[in-house]
Amino acid sequence: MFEADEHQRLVQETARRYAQDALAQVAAQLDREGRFPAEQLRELAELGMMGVNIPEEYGGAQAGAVAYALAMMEIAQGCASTAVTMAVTNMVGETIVKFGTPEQRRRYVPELTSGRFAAGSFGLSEPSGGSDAAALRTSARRDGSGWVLNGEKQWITSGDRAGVIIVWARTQPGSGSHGISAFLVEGGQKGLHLGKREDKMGLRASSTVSLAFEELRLRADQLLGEEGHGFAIAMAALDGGRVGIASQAVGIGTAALRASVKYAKERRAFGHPIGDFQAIRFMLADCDTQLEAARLLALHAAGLKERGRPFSREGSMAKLFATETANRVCDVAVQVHGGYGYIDEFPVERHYRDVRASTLYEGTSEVQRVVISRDLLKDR
Ligand code: COS
Repeated sequence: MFEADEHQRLVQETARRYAQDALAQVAAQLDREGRFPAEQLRELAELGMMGVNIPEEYGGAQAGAVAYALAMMEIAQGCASTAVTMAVTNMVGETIVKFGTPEQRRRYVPELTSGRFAAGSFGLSEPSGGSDAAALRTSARRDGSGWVLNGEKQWITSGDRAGVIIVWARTQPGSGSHGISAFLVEGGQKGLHLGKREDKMGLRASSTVSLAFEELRLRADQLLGEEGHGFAIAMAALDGGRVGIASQAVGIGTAALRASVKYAKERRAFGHPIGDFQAIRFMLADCDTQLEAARLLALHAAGLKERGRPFSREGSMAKLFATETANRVCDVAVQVHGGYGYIDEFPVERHYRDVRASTLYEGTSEVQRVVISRDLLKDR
């Protein structure tokens, strides 16, 4: 069992209170209306949730990676759409802190942590591919001291809301992963065109758009990290992002399990609450056990990250196991609810739709298996 320290517990309890008192009350309505949770994100920023693992000097809570994972598990129980928007914004802020110049950190990070930027976005995937990230086609060509960006991105969380979008582009044609650089594109920049907002199965209150760049001019100070080092920045950002998504999945699964326990106590059949039957009890026991294992994997990876140790393999393990587990748990939750699990009167219908994306974004389960197996088989 994981024991949070006092500071981590404080962050966890703050997130839990907001998730239960505010988010859980509006999540179904936000989902039904497909409404971006702008007000909720501002309130989360006030609570320090848009920069949980970001230094105080940039407006963050400086509470560490473990506290962030704990907070994400709570927020996702309240509203998974809000949680994914928060996850990407935290990832973008942390990436700018890690790879940005002091000037870039000062310019963008306080805007993210304070909520003055509604969100941050991560622009890696393209219409022609997401898993094979090194094959991206968006290009940036030199122009004086700056660059000119052309291309398209797809599946961009909050791409229409973000104050800053990290965009990966090819700066050296034909050099694979070594010819890629990362740029900080500002929301509303000339040459940035918003594509259609995707009509998704779940996470309907989060915004997912495609973006097009047409002769978008970038200043020299919009290059993030060194030229040609962008791919490693993307992979390092995703290592942390995957711990966040593992935590989000644990949160959604936990919400589905809690709803199932409540229903099992209330619903009667054959003269008993259905929770009296071993068939239901064993399903719930398996879900609880698997979610606990997923929680510990996520917290283990977060702990390694916090201590500055390598955690790429453990981050992928956490994401793989937690997202697959949460999908199973939400499936069981629908089964426990019977027909009522299939209609929007009960929250598990939403959890089932929301959790489905978790084995896809920030690297599919198959990509996580690539990362884990490469590490397992490499010569040491
Ligand atoms: N941290 C830092 N650097 C890393 C890294 C990490 N976690 N992983 C890889 N790199 C570096 C490697 O060291 C390598 O550098 P050198 O060539 O100098 O040694 C370089 O990046 C290329 O790595 P690799 O050869 O592993 O790249 P591949 O093209 O084989 O890509 C996968 C591997 C599939 C793992 C990668 O493309 C990936 O993660 N894809 C999924 C992307 C994703 O999650 N997209 C979702 C976006 S958000 S919805």
